[in-house]
Amino acid sequence: SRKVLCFGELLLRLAAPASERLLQSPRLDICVGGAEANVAVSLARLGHEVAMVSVVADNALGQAAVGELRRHGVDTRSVRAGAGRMGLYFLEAGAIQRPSRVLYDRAGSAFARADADSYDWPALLDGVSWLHLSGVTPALGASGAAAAIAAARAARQAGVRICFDGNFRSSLWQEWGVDPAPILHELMSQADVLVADHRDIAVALATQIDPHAADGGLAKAAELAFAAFPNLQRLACTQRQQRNVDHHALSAVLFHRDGSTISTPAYELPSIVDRIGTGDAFAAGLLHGLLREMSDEAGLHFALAAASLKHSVPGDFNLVDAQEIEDLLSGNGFHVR
Ligand code: KDG
Repeated sequence: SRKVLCFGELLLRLAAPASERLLQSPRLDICVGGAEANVAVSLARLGHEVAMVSVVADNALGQAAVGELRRHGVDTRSVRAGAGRMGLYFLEAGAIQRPSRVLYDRAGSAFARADADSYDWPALLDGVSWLHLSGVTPALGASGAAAAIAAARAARQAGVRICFDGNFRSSLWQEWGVDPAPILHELMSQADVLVADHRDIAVALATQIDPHAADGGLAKAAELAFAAFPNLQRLACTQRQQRNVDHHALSAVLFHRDGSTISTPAYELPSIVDRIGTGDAFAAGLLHGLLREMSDEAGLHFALAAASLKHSVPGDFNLVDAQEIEDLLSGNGFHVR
């Protein structure tokens, strides 16, 4: 079986339309997000069998969130309703020199409150080939951290490969008030693939990595990560250069345990529509390459093209299919046939 399991929180995103500020906006556009759910939707759109494990509020908002995932082809049979609310995030898009902003309102969510031992990992992982997790879940509190660690340990024991996206959210860790290092270290120790930048690795290893090196500290991060994490085979991430608030350039790099490094040229992304979920689109693209047994080089290019296309789609989900990504890769992206 080639099934992927994604574990994490479903969030509702409430975005001020166009360039309105949150403090002025009379209406908010709602969509569903959550880093791991975004990966699940991407993978479903790319044609994979993918299931979500989560807990949502036992109300219409929870049902709506689950319905959105199902609509895009994600298996939601392992998403259950529990006590607590839906986590929210408010988004204000930037304009000119004003950067975009995210406000979380998610404390006490049904997912954060769910008991760590309420998941039957051996059963959930049966027949699964990849587990995808991120650094958001362990930042939610003791239950989230314990659940993420239990999932990763069970996966390793069952021979299920693990993809972990660092997704460091300093505001969540600050709110919880614990040292993230031992928790993230434990999770990364189980991972086969890390989607992580210099900061993710520096935090997990409680060290400093100079981001001003020519490569943003990535080679150093990869060297430290391969030395610290015994199961790690690949570390990849996107690199963003901000030319302007709505014009970025995006490239990607992948380090393999065997010492090889692959880096890509950059895509120029002028007139960005929505960049939220870039990392999730990239992680899904990498998993797609691994599931399809592409070479690392082909997989990295696919993942970067997927991440680039995300900038064209409003909302958190990267609603593009494999053909559109292939078209971009073969230079046919701007043709209509
Ligand atoms: O990667 C996109 C996520 O940042 C967004 O969906 C919200 O999951 C989210 C989070 O916790 O930041």
